[in-house]
Amino acid sequence: MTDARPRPKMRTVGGTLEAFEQDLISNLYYQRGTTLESASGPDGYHTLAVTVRDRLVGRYARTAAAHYQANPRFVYYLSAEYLLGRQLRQNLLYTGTEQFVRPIAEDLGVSLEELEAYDVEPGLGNGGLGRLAACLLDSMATLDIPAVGYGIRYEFGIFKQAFRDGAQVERPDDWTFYGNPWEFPAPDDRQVVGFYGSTAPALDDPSGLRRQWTPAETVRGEPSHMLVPGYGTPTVNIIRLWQARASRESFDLSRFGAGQYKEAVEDIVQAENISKVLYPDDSTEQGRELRLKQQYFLVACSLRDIIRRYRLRNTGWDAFPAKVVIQLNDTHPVMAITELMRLLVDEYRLDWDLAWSITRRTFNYTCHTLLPEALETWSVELLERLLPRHMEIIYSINHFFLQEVAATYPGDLDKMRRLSIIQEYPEKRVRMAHLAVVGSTAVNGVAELHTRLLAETTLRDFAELWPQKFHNVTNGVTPRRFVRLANPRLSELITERLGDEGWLTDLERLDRLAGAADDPAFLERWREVKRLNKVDLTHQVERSTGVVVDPDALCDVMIKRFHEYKRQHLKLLHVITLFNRLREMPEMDMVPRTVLFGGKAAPGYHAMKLLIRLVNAVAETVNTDPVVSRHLKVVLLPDYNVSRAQVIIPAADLSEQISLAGKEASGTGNMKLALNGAVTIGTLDGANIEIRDRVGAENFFLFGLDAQQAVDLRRHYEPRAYYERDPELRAAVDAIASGVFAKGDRSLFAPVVDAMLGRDEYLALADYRAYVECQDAVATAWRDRDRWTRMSVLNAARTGFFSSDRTVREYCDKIWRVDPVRVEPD
Ligand code: CJB
Repeated sequence: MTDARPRPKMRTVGGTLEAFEQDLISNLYYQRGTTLESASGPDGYHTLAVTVRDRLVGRYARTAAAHYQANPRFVYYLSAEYLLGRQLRQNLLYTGTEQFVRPIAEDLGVSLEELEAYDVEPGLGNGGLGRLAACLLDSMATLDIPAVGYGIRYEFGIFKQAFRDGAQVERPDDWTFYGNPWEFPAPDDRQVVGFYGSTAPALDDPSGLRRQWTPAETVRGEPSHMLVPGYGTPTVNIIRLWQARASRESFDLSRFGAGQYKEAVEDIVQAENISKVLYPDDSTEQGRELRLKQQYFLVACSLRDIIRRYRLRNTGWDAFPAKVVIQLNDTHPVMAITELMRLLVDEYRLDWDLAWSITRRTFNYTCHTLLPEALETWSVELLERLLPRHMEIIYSINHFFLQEVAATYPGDLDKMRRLSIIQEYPEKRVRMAHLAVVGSTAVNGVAELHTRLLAETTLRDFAELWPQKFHNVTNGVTPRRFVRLANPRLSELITERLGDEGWLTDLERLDRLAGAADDPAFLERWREVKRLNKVDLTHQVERSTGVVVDPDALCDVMIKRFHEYKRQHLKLLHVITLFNRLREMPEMDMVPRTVLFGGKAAPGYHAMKLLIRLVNAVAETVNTDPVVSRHLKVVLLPDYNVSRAQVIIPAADLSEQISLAGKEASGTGNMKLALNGAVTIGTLDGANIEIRDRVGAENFFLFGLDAQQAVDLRRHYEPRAYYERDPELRAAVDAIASGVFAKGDRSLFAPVVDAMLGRDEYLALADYRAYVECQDAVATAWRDRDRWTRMSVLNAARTGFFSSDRTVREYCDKIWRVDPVRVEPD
């Protein structure tokens, strides 16, 4: 795919203001059955949403027609998670109707903000992986790539986080309580999926490779889709979400008649549980049967739908890999490889070798982790029970694969054992990442370091066997949501400086801002934008926590899932160090700081839930200390999600990216923050390295061990030695142990201290001194306002590379080999 291609001019499908207003009133009347006089808030929101949505439907219809006509190669993106963010503002922007809404709303005496309060974000994901999926879909549509995203329509999304006595409590996310105006049900495309049961030989197959599966249970998958508009183009793609429904026979009328109400709906409940809830564990495996059911449900429904779509314009199977490319977003949808084999061999009666050749040419796999414990495996016993035919297919795939291995490395049994899709000890399990690599054409990591480490460590044997399979595609983020929508003030300033909005679809144009980094008037305006954004954030902080923070303080932000490898505890040790310093020297001239944390911990991740409690306890102590709180405030903003990210990111001065080197696959918050002018303090981990390469070492606060040093140190690491050697570190750890943050209770946070002084798995104590010194350098830099602002401008100017448009172009060039399809303009 080439970058330089003529783009259709941005058009509005909004029509005129009068027409828009007319449609609003008519939708209020006919869709909600109410009138202006008696409409409620939800009525107003819903009406506005469908009025905007309807302006995308024509584009979607033209997109579908253009795709049908062109019969192109499609990208099918399979992901168990999507974090789409709120839809209203995005779609107002993408349809060009934003301009109408304010005057109309004013006329009607409501504000857009009031209506937006009902715009709930679909929280169908946990963190970075789910948000990446949403960014890639946005970019695919923007680049006119024919693509469909497939996912699960979880009834309850990622839990809502609240704090009780500082501890995280999880509440269900009933995100469709008011209905979801952005969604179209597509009941005609429902699918039926089987589970359990038994297999038998196919009578007419001498090879024994074709068999017949008779499931013991069936579930219906009902699809609906949400529109994924491109920006500055008429292309509107879709994301198709599956919801599990019981087959009609599941309702036991006779039992109901006999008063056995619970038993009568038992089967329904069981079937519908499949899409009931998003699993809230982030990269640790719970090994639950229901989760495997979810995964199979997603891929079985999606593959049937992909085949249905393929057959609309194609016959036979030879062309399948030329028309269909399936991207597996991590291992959650990897069962798709076995399901396609089952469909081709058992149901469409292709011979095994042809089916395998088609399958391998169809799939690609993106790996998002390096943590061995995050690599999914499923017990053979569970698979044999839940998906007996798939287990047989996995054995056959493995058998042929190991023959290949044996031919390449004769007699190397150790190699065979390491490469095998089946892990034998301590129990037999299926390694999903191995299945993914064996069944795919391309495998990619998500940042340069990640890809290199995948090839050197986690997937080393595979990289040696098939070096050409491995690619790097560094992640990216959509500038539409994370700059234009999140930060309208900065966007306006950028557009004014660059002359037009072209940067929104060609983000590397931001490099022209670099010249402005020496223009004092521009720096002043840049600072003013940041300050106003910080004022907005302080309001949000005060509303949700009651803490009053100073918009002129350095806004130091750590927003991400709570995980040990991300090292929120290292940040906390720094905070406690500042606290101790201020207590000891109340007169010291410290740079005022607001340290803002945001993030959820998996409900079963006790160590991180305790850390959340500790963050809140430290915050309480700091914020109520009359001396310390003059210089330092600490806030853990509850319920961090995409919408909150959109408020925090534009206000951030300092971006904390302090994972232990070699652990964070990429990170994407690091990119969003840099693009909004936050300066990074970080380790040489994930995409931090590429950010630093681009913004320049002088505009990045680097500290800590690199990945190799971390591995070397781990071999003989003694955290206690660091504790004993460094008085400030000792004071920080001792403060936690002393109970000062727990009203004198020394036992509450003892496990945090024990983990630090015991094993300190992620070497926080080893990096502590370098980190604190680096933070001192941050404070020094902050005092020089122009120097800081120049760094801020250069961070934004030089991170245009991290647009997900560039990421999608790389996928197109290296992996997908798809071409854009132009859609008839409005
Ligand atoms: N990631 O969010 C998740 N969940 C997982 O289960 C595994 C990985 C994250 O994916 C992001 C997108 O690639 C990465 O930027 C991030 O480093 C990784 O932790």
